[in-house]
Amino acid sequence: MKLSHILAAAVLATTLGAQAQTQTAPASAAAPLVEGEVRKIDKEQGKISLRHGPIPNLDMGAMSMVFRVADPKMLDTVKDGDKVKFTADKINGAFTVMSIQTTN
Ligand SMILES: [Cu+2]
Repeated sequence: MKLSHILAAAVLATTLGAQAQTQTAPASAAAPLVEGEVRKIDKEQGKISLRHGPIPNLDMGAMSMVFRVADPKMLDTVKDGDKVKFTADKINGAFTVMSIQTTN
């Protein structure tokens, strides 16, 4: 019982921290930052497989899935297993990573 309360507080603190970071992000970052972990990178196809937390702007819960990337050069900045924060949007019907940064 007490442990669950501690965990809930930790999750809340993490969430608040993420929100604070989003608010101080550059104005160019229109979509909210999402936490994720790189599962697989496909440079030839310009795709990245991510295990991600909730993506409010896409009305999506936490899951693992494949995204396109807005620019294939983004895939040179991350590797399998990296913890990342990224923004995603739906571009021409395809879920697309618009920006990504490691948080290792
Ligand atoms: Cu998803």
